[in-house]
Amino acid sequence: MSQAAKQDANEPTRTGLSRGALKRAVLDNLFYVMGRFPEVASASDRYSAVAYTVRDRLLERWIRTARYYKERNSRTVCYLSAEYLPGPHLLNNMLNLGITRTAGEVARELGADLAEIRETEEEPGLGNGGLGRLAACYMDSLATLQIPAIGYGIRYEFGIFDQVIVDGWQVEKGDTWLRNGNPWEIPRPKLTFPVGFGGRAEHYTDKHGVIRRRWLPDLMVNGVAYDTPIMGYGVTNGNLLRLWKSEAPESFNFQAFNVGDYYGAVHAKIEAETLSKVLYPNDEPVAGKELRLKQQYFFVSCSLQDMIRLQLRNAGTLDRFHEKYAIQLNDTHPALAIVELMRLLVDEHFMSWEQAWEITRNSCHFTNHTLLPEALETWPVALFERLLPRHLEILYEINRRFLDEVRVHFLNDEERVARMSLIDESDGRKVRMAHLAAVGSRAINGVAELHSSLLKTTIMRDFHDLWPERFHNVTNGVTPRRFMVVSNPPLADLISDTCGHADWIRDMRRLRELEAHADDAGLQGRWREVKTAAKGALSDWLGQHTGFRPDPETLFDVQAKRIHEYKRQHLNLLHIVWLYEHLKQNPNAELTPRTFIFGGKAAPGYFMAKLIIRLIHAIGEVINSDPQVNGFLRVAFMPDFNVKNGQRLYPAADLSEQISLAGKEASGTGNMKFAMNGTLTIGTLDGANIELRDEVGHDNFYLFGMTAEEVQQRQAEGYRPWELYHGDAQLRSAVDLIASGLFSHGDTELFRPITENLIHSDPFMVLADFHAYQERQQEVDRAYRDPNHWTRMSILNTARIGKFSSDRAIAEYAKKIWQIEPAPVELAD
Ligand code: H53
Repeated sequence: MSQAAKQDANEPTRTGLSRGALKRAVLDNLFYVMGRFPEVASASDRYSAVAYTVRDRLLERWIRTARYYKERNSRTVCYLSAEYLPGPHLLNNMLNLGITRTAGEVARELGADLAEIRETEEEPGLGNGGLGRLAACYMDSLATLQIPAIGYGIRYEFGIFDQVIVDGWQVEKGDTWLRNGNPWEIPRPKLTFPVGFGGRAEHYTDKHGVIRRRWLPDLMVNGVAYDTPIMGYGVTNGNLLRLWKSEAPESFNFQAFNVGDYYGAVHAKIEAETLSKVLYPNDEPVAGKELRLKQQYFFVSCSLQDMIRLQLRNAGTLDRFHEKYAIQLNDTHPALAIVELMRLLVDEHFMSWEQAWEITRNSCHFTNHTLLPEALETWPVALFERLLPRHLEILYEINRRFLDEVRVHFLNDEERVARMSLIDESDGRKVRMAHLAAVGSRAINGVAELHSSLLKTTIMRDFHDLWPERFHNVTNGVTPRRFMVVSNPPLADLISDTCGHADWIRDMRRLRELEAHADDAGLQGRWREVKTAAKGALSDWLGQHTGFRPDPETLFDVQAKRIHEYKRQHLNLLHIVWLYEHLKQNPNAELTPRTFIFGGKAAPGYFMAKLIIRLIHAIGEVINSDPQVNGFLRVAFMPDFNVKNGQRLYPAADLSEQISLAGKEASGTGNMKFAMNGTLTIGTLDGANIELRDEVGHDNFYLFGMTAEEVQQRQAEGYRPWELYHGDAQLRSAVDLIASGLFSHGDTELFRPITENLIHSDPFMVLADFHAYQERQQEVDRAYRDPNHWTRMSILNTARIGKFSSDRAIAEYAKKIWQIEPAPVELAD
């Protein structure tokens, strides 16, 4: 027996990482878990067998970590987020275990193909866009940086809808990600917490004669924990994503059953289970939706009860709760944690108000992700009171004490008091969730430098006046594991080859070592080969899924993100229409052949966004079938943009469109994912674009458009888009061409809401930035014709992207915000 074979034979089948052990384990799982033998196994069976094999290997490390953290009673980050978009787990977990290559070989030996297995995986679409994906990147980095952390959220049965395109329109299809089971989660039926709703609050006298207040809810729901291990890269640490599923209490309405009210009993059960049924498919809150408020309270309450359980088990008292936990509120969605923690400490654990407030305010930290007024969450007081009567009392008391503090700081300034109050009295009474989050948190941060500074001068200005020391910036970051190594292995290999190491995967600043080779003809050639191959793969995918296969020789110009007017997909479209006209009128114009590729979902109730999707298709249909322009111009739409499809796009893009109106995009993270894959950016001075441009070098970034300050000024002066429309012939003819019905089979009504809106109101100043955008695009056009120069810029984008690793962001949170140290777990021999 060879040495390797001997070693294989000695390795435990359940956890061993060698080829032999893996192979045996896959076959065992196919047989014993899936009940299949190889000849009859479906792709889904093969996927599950491999996934269970990988999971078994994670569990050992994961459980070891849990034990280690428990023994040390480690300070722990609790990331509270209503959304997580982790993407497919399998390849990422293989990477973290260091078994990607071996697993590929094993799959081949078993007659399966890792690529096919990978395609089979359904991703958990438990989020809408940037905010949910950021939470997933942060979970990845927390584990990699060996920081003890639990991500708490909701296990939605139906995540973000699947987008299909029918006749150019978005049609939403239910997401059934759990249909074939989920090998990555471990249900914890015993880990269940009761959560109340409704009812009333009352006084009572406790056994010591003290008069207290308590809540008597009239509906109880249980939250059951489902755990997913989140492993670090190249380390043994594994953290925990704990998602709550709602269930009716076991004893659900027996009384109703007994009196024959079968329907009533079943109804109560359904109502309880509805809570975690579906994710709201909006990137911003839907005003007044009762179920959403219930979802928020549900997951926050379960999570806090869980933290309290752990702390009582470990320390026997809650006095040092804030030393044990750093709670991070991902936007205002979990801001009820502040009120709920107060209720749990005061009403259920009999702590004094003062001590409870001290603990609460020292436990919580708040990240704001938007300045858009329509995205700032408020809840009608009446709804709040009906669902959470005791919480409203507590909120009023927090507010009373807070406003006293404001009055002491700012004498005789009742206007300020009204502005800062947790209750907005101006238009029906509403609870302001951002104010609650600010009042109850030790630290408040924005997600890019511009955003954090605008936060201090706009929506949080009064709070900054009062507590300047609480404000921070932590610029977002994304994980290089998923967005480089997993999604673009040939690029990762080329980088490792060039640098002579793979350490950049954990220390992204080391990508700088590429800089020295940016002019190297050999590297440039290989760099282009990698990009062209990725473009070919994307083309094939698009061909299969949309019937249109873009030519990989053309420049791939990509805008992929949620469809929203502030992100200005219609600015991109106006430019395409202008190019089209230009080409029609100047058939010999010298142009770089380009394929414009769009991707993104629209909120189902967002009419304009859905119409923009329709317009993308309409323009594509006309342009793509016009032989006169086809050598130069094509338009494609990638349906169902999600993490998995994003992974196909980022490696294949030559140009990334980050063209939001300055001051509107808090950070953006797609900008980072493209740039790390060697994609150049055309963008405004918005969100993290500004920092990205500073990092990659101004010469390697196509900047255009007004600054946030200019935008404010222009708006203050009175913005009149119709003057721009009448004053610029090119702009006018592009808008008019859309209005003419050319792209809508003569229908002049279909796109009128877009064209009229642009001419008469244009809230996101598309017309004001059009000219600058068009000019910059011409520069792109010219630059792409010089492959060596373009490739140099592309290499420099990757080389200088290190700052935007989520590892850097998490290290900043750990130091500035949470004051937490790594707790490295060692693997026992
Ligand atoms: O959060 C991202 C930012 C991005 C911002 C996004 C976001 C949502 O996805 C949903 C709600 C919300 O308020 C903000 O739009 O700019 O990059 C992560 O911070």
